[in-house]
Amino acid sequence: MSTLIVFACIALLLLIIVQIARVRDLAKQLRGAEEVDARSTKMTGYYLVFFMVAFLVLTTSSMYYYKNYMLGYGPHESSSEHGSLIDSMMNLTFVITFMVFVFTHILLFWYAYKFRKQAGKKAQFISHNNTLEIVWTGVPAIVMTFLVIGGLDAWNEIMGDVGADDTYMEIEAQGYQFAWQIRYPGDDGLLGRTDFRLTEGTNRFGQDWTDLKNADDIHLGEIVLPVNKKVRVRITAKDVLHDFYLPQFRVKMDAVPGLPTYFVFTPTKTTKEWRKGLSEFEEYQIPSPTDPEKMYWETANYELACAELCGIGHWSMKKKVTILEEDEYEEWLADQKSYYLSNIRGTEGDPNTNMLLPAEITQRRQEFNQEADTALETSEDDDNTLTLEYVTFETGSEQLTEFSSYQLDDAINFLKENADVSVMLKGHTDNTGDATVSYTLSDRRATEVRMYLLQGGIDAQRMSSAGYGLANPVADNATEDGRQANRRTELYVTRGALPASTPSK
Ligand SMILES: [Cu+2]
Repeated sequence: MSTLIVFACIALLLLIIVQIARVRDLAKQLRGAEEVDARSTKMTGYYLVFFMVAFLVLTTSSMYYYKNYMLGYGPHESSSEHGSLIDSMMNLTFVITFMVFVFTHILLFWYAYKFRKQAGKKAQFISHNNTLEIVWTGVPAIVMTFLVIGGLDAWNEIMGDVGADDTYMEIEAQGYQFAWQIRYPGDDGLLGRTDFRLTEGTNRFGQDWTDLKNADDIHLGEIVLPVNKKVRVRITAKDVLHDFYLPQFRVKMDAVPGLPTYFVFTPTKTTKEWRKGLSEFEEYQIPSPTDPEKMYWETANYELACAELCGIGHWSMKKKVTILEEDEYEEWLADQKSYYLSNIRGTEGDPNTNMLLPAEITQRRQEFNQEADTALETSEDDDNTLTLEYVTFETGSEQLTEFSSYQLDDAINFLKENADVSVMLKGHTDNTGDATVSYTLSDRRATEVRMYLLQGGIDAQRMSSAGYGLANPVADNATEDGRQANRRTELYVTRGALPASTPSK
């Protein structure tokens, strides 16, 4: 039915056109052909001017109406320092091309009106005009030169590397099919050395574990950064070409296998501030696609994407980017676990089993000091004992193992800092040997430790030692773990002089 109506309308329209043509013919016969032509040309001229005004008003107002969809406006304001530079370049180009657009359209339609066919006016034929040629070649060339120079200047500023005395943090972003892995420098603020030949299943970045800067590096599947801090992203690819793209920060750089690239930028808005900005726009005042209880702007996140069609799972390379205040970032960083310490340390692939890492030394010292302080503070005499967990001996001998010195040095420092504290060293064994032999061994071991502290400068009056053999187990001797726990040296700490009789434990 509707098709029929459409056809009927078209037929009627054609009929009207035909009728108008006939009316014109009749008018020509009545008024004379020339007069009718002149009227018609004049009307066409008016229509053209009217069209020009309507066209320019509509294009200008639609540009204004849709401005929030453009880079640099409304919700699309950039969130990085260099981003606004890109946006203002874009704006400048828009302003200039818009002026040219308006100017040429006014000329186009105005000339069509002004130089319409008129009685008594004859057209002038100009085949060539040098001045005109120079003007319309020269003016665009000058404008283009300024735009290109401005663009080059912006390019150099944006694409430059960090300066020698810049303060910045560096992260590594590795693209692979189909996700990103981000490496953070950890506490030392430095990324460790890498070598692609070391890449394997448990070592995706090819980190050289003998470089201790790697020991605290953190691996993560998304980006978290502090606000207002310059970041250098080292961009690598593991398999094919990817592209590191942070649209809201105007960051985009190819991730090329075998050729590390980089991008330096400074985020200027935290995720929170950005969301607050979005809340002012209608497009974000709709229920969130991820959490219908909330508004879209409340759950919106900065995005890391791959901007290279890299394979069938390309879409899944979209990851979250979070920008935090400096203190929130520090807090977040403190919660992150070092990849090396949680996955490599102590395994077969660990080349550092013959040494303690600085981080481990610090951690053990903190633990020791805390335990010692707790032991001192308790009122119960029985709780004044702590185990020197990392002080061990060669089998069947009182010879201290290599790493024992770290904890013994911690004990020395502790005693130097607390001059009123006295200690008693207590040796214990498991039950695998003869009771008498065990007793002698534990006594010799306790004495050995006491000698170490003595040599470290602790007054002999502040220390005593005793062996207890296998008499005081703390765990089940039936298991290896239990026996290991029973073979131990303990430190009894007390303020003031040691008790006359040695404590039983
Ligand atoms: Cu990709």
